[in-house]
Amino acid sequence: MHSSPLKTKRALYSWVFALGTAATLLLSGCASMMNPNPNQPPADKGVWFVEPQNGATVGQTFKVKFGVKGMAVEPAAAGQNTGKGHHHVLVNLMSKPAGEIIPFDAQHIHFGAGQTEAELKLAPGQYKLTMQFADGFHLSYGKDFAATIAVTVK
Ligand SMILES: [Cu+2]
Repeated sequence: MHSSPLKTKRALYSWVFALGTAATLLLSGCASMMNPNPNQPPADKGVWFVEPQNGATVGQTFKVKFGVKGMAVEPAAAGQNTGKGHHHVLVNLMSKPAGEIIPFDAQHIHFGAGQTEAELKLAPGQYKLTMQFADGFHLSYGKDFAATIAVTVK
């Protein structure tokens, strides 16, 4: 079947529109992405690994130091307070969407006492570690408060 030029034009317009929407979504996704420099404080708000450095080789017990800008650290026992929360390390996982609860298991490590540094113990291997800031109810603050590094544990 031969479609009329008008129909073709319409189809093209809707396709271009869809493409524009996709580009807009992509851009807005970029605007709220996790800290692109996981060892550097972000310009406005976010988290970063003071240590270890991205790509570092570490021992099976190693120190992690957390940085956060735009939020205050407090123990989870203080409850759910706007602009406050505690650090988490997600092992081989990316950031948790805002408002989603961070589970308690071996892949989700909570620093609910309000720690700003801690020792991690991991078996030898290659890992991606994602810092995730979340409120006193362990509800994630999302990508804006996440940073991911890769480490090799020897
Ligand atoms: Cu937590």
